[in-house]
Amino acid sequence: MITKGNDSATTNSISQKQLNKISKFLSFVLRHKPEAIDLTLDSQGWASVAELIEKGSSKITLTNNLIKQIVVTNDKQRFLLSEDGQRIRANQGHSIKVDLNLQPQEPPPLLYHGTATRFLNSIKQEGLKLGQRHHVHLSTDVTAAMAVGQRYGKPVILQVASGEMFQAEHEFFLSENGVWLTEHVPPRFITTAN
Ligand code: HQG
Repeated sequence: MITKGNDSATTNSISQKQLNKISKFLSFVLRHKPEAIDLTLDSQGWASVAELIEKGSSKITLTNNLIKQIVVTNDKQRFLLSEDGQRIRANQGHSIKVDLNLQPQEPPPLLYHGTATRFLNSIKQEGLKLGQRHHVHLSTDVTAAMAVGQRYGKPVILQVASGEMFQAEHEFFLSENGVWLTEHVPPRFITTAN
């Protein structure tokens, strides 16, 4: 289950608040703006940990251990270290072009999307569309979707008939951290779940 920001990782005198700050920084440079610190990502979104530590130092203090701690304890498992620990990437949520080499697969029959009530009219007209990110993000459980929707205001849960979409040849991908991804959810596959 996904919880937000209350993991009990306050080891080595580093507070959860500080870990969250570093996690936000990592999301920023690994998903959206590596050029902010002149960091190089390869075509699959990997950055060198050593380069990240060095180039990030003007903005934030990072160490190998801190990075490992964040990868392991992050509430949504947002990051992945390569097997040798030398490289890091974000599991999903990118706005820059990277190829995560996700393979299409069959989703569960129903998935959920949390959004804010103020977006409902537009979603009913146009369906769920891509924002800045590569995909529309869908959750397997309502609680996770609720947390996502709360970020933008009064939340509402939408139920997506993902099984029917799959039958209708829409592609679905499953990210390394359990988020279902698709390109567009047309309105006919969406119902309001609460
Ligand atoms: C909405 C975070 C109007 C959509 C979260 C959402 C998630 C429309 C917003 C992950 C629309 C896009 C993704 C339409 C979609 N009209 N609004 N036709 N279609 N929208 O942030 O799903 O912390 O790009 O409902 O927890 O909110 O970054 O997507 O409200 O897991 O790891 O447009 O990002 O995870 O917003 O969030 P986003 P999202 P991280």
